[in-house]
Amino acid sequence: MPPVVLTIAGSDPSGGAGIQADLKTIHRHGGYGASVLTVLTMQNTQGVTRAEAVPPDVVRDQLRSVLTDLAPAAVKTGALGSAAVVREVGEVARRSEVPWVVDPVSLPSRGVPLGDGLLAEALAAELLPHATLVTPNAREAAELAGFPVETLADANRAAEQIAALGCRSVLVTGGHFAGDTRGTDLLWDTGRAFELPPSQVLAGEFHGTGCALSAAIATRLARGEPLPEAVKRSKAWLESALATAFPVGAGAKPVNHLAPLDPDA
Ligand code: PXL
Repeated sequence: MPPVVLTIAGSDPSGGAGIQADLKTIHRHGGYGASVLTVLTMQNTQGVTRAEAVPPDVVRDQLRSVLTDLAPAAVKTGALGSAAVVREVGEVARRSEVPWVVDPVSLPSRGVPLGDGLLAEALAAELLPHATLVTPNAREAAELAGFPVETLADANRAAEQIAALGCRSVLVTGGHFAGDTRGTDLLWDTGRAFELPPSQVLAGEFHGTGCALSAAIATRLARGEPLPEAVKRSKAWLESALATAFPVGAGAKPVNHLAPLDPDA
C-alpha cells in the first residue's frame, strides 16, 4: 500500500497550484493523497481574483473525518487562509508524530492575498515549532524573519532565524533570486547550511512551483527517505517538470506534474 500523504491547503480551480497540484504531485511520487481544504481561490493561469477562507470549525471537522480513519505517513500544509485556521492545524501538528512540511504561503505571485494579515505571526507561533521542514520562498522568508531576503547570504540568515522558532529544517527556495543565484535553494538542516544550485536555469514564468516542491518532499519523507535526499530528488523532479511545462491557459505555465521522476530517485 502506498503511504497516505495529507495535504492541508487551498484550492486552485485551474489545477496548477494548491490542493490540485499537491494531489497530482503526491500521486506522481508514489503516495496516496488525502486533502483538507482551507481556502477557496478564484483563479486561473493569469492570477487570483478572489480568495475565501474556509471557517475554522469546518477545517477542524475535515481534519477529524480524515484523521479518525486514515493514518497519514506525512502531512503538507499550503495556504491556510486565516490565523484561526493556523491554530486548528497547529493543534493537530502538535500531537502528530509524522513529518510535517509547511509551505508558509501568504501571497500569490499575482492577485489578492491568500490569508489574513495575522498569518505570518500565527504560523511562527503555532505551526512552525512543530514542522519538520518549512519551505518559504524569498518573500515568505523575509516575512517570517523580519528583514529583506535578496541574496543567498540573506537566505542563510533568515533560515537560521526561522529554524530558531523550533522547526528542524528550512528550505528557502531561490526561484526569485536575481542574477546567477536564480534557482539556487538554501537548505538549513539541523544546524548546517547547504546551497542547492539548479542543474539548469529556465526562462519563463511558472505557476505552482512551491506547492509541487513541498508536496514532493512530503511524499518522499512519507516513503522513508532521509530529508536531504527527499529535498534533492524533489528538486531534480521539479526541474524536469518545469522544463516540460506546457501552457494550459494564457498566463503562467503550471508545473508539469506528470514529468518523470529522476532515474536515480
Ligand atoms: O503557490 C502558492 C499558492 C498556494 N495555494 C494556492 C494558490 C497559490 C498561488 O496562487 O492559489 C491555493
